[in-house]
Amino acid sequence: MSRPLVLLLGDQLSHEMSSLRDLPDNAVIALCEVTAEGTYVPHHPQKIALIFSAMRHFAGELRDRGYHVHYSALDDPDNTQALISEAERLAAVHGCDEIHVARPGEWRLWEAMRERHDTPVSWCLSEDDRFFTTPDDFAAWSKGRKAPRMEHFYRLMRKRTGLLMEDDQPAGGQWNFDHDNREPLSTEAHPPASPRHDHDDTTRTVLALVEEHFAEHFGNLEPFHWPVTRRQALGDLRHFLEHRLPDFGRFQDAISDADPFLFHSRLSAALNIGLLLPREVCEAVEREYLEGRAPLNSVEGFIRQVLGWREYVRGLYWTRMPDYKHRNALGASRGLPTAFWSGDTDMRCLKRAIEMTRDNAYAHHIQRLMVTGNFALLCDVAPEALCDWYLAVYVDACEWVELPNTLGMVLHADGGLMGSKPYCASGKYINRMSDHCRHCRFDPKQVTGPDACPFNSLYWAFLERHADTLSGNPRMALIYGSLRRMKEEKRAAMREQADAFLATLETAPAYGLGEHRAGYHATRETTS
Ligand code: FAD
Ligand code: DLZ
Ligand code: SF4
Repeated sequence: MSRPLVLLLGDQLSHEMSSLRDLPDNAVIALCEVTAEGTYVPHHPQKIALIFSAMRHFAGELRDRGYHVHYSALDDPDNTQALISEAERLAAVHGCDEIHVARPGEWRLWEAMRERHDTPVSWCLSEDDRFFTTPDDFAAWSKGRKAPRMEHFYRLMRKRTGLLMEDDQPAGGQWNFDHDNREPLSTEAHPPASPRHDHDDTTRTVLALVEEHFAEHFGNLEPFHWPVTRRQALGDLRHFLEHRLPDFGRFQDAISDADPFLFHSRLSAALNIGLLLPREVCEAVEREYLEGRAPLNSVEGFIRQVLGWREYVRGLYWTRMPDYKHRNALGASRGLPTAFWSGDTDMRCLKRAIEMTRDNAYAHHIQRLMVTGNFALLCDVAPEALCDWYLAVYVDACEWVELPNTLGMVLHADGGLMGSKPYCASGKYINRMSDHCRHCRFDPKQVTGPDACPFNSLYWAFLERHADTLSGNPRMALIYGSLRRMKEEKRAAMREQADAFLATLETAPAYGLGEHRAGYHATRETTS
């Protein structure tokens, strides 16, 4: 009789996983901590601790439910330290003839597993149906569309799921309440403290293990307050519904010099690793609107992120890989600024986004898009260099969601699949949406001169440099009109200012990850 080994990955920690359905009594479930997954990019220590602690807790839950579980701990002497070899070793140890696994979250693993089809033990891949859609669904929807747009996909998803629908019409008569969701932080806004979780023995052991093995990675391991069990994640969801959701919408785009989380949910990591399911989260958020506890602009804004953007990026990823990863529509080739690892810059907004990332393995969407992302876009940072960084430093990072956001939304390197125009902006935007500029040595109103905000000249120089590719875009017509109306003298001064800035910008070689390490070693020395 055949005996399956079910390989459960570190981001598949849900009892609802397709790979756990209809298991025969003799099945063995394997969870494997391996060095290769912790180091293929230098993941933030909090992210590694989250995954290991959540894996250990989930293994315990499976055992309590009577399953036969094999847990390979990182420091087990016979651990082969890579997922595929470890699963094959365990299959041999337990006499299993098949390895079952649900679609992983990254192409590199999916491809490697598919290549193992004619080995003595056969690999059987199933669909991961925790999402609202499958890659096949998305392929069917996008087939024949020259310019697929998230907004069209999202409306279809609303109709299909019935979320925020009144008969066949959108609740409140509109699909999108974005125009209500652009307020900077005001004095009347009081973001609540984030939930904290006590560390049990399992988490304490994992924190010590991560400190021992991954101490040289960029980022502070503690304080560590990410939820590591479903119970804790449900607690964080309740906290969000009660204390943050009502103001989530209006302050969705605001940035604060002091508070990294504001009214954001902090639920992305729990969603991505399986502690929460997107459907239950969207339904809980919709209930807050239906029962009168949260306004529609907040509820719709949140549901659009999860039902719209999250599903859309996953669809793009699986239907466009592996070519997607090599797209570089703007021909960007600069290495990653070393300040991304050290935080060593006078640009206050950039410094704070990097420091918050170092301290919490988190920065909210607008910081990722309009501060670090915008800066990298304006400096022509190479997609691979920037994508490696985003994949490494955020607690929620997994390639299916990170890559389209970074390569597509931030760098416009996919030629417009993620957004019809680049999200480039000058210091004026950051000044409007944040209080950073008040603490900055630069002046957001000046474009040239020693005190001018670097974003300003970089912005105009970027537009000039990429005019051939971007000026024909109807959504850029206004801004290119302004550029054309400027006197050549002014344009030359801005160009010079930007060139001088870029000439002294310290960067790591575009594709040499090893070179970045000097930067984050330095960070740890100065912060510990
Ligand atoms: P909230 O602001 O509370 O949003 C609610 C939920 O919506 C999030 O938890 C998330 O699940 C979803 N969501 C929001 N925006 C997006 C988006 N653009 N794409 C997909 N889902 C979204 N998100 C990740 O989960 N993993 C990543 O690796 C990741 N990398 C990113 C890289 C860049 C350059 C950018 C611009 C965005 C990235 N995002 C990523 C999307 C977004 O920034 C994070 O999901 C969000 O900041 C997580 O914080 P939160 O849970 O408090 O989100
Ligand atoms: C991110 C991560 C890390 C750091 N470590 C492990 C691990 O040791 N074992 C494991 O199964 N998964 C880990 N993960 C998550 C995987 O990288 C993730 O499952 C893949 O990227 C595919 O989604
Ligand atoms: Fe950032 Fe420019 Fe404002 Fe300084 S002045 S915080 S660099 S936007």
